[in-house]
Amino acid sequence: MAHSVREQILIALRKRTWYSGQELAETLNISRTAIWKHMQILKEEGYQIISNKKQGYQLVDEGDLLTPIAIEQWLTTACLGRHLLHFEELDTTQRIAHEQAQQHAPEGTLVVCDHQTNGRGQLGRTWHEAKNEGIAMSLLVRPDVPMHQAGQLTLVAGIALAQSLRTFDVPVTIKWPNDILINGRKVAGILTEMQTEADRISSVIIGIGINVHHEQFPEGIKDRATSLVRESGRTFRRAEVVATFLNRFERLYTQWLELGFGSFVSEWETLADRLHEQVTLRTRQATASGTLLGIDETGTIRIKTETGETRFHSAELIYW
Ligand code: BTX
Repeated sequence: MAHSVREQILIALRKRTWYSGQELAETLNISRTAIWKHMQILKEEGYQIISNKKQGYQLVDEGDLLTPIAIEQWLTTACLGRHLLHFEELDTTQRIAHEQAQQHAPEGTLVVCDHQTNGRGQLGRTWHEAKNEGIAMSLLVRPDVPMHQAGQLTLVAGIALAQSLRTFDVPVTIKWPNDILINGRKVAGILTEMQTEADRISSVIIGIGINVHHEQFPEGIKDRATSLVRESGRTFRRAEVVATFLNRFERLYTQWLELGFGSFVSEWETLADRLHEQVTLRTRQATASGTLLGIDETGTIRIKTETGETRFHSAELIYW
């Protein structure tokens, strides 16, 4: 990714405590006045930069930005997130990611925004976002697999998200198929949408919403939603959370392409919420109750009902 002047300034400032204006100007081959102007803009964007005549500039704090340069510093991926589009405000990151897919954007393109005003959930439901509080992102991938396997990406992304959030010491679990919970409340959701072309997948857009800083939620979801900060009491940088997920997901995505979903079953089960407990499932036709046994090598949920083991490809676990 080619870096803008401001990105180059940040990269330089991260390397040393102090950087003189003269040195920066020479390194970047621009005037000291131009450096000064870029510093003003960076400060307006939220970077805390101090300066004095003798030593020059110091980057004190990067704030909690979701900009490409903020995310990139934590990224170790080869592909995912390497083409990154950041918006301050959007209706939904899914729409932009779908447009990107149609415009032949590269695999791994990521759309993120600070304020999503019309976030989508499954089945026409909505996803609530508060400005600068959470993460709304959509990732574009182009897996060369049969169409019926695309839904497994929700589960693979769920495993990657749960594992990456656990590296921040947050005790998350997965509620099949697409919710990430902490202490029984939803902290993140995943929405996977597919574009097809003549019976094959042309792209899959994996949309992820994560509640990070929220202290409160609107009526209607306040009893079932939570945030990383609320549950852990620690601070988070959203950019680090995004990159940690992408780093993990890239590995698991490759594993899924090479070995198939069967290789994830036991890992999914170690992360599953209410495993071996009594659950109720709702399908289009009916509801069923039983003990949650796990999932099979296609990602289908397995429960033990009075009549024996039953598998559901498409259903919803009723919690609330
Ligand atoms: P879902 O249909 O499983 O969950 C949506 C339901 O979850 C809502 O009906 C509501 O009850 C509850 N809910 C809504 N907002 C929140 C929230 N912030 N925290 C907890 N519970 C909530 C889940 O769908 C998939 C959500 C994907 C969202 C991402 S954000 C980036 C991308 N862009 C976009 O428009 N959607 C995805």
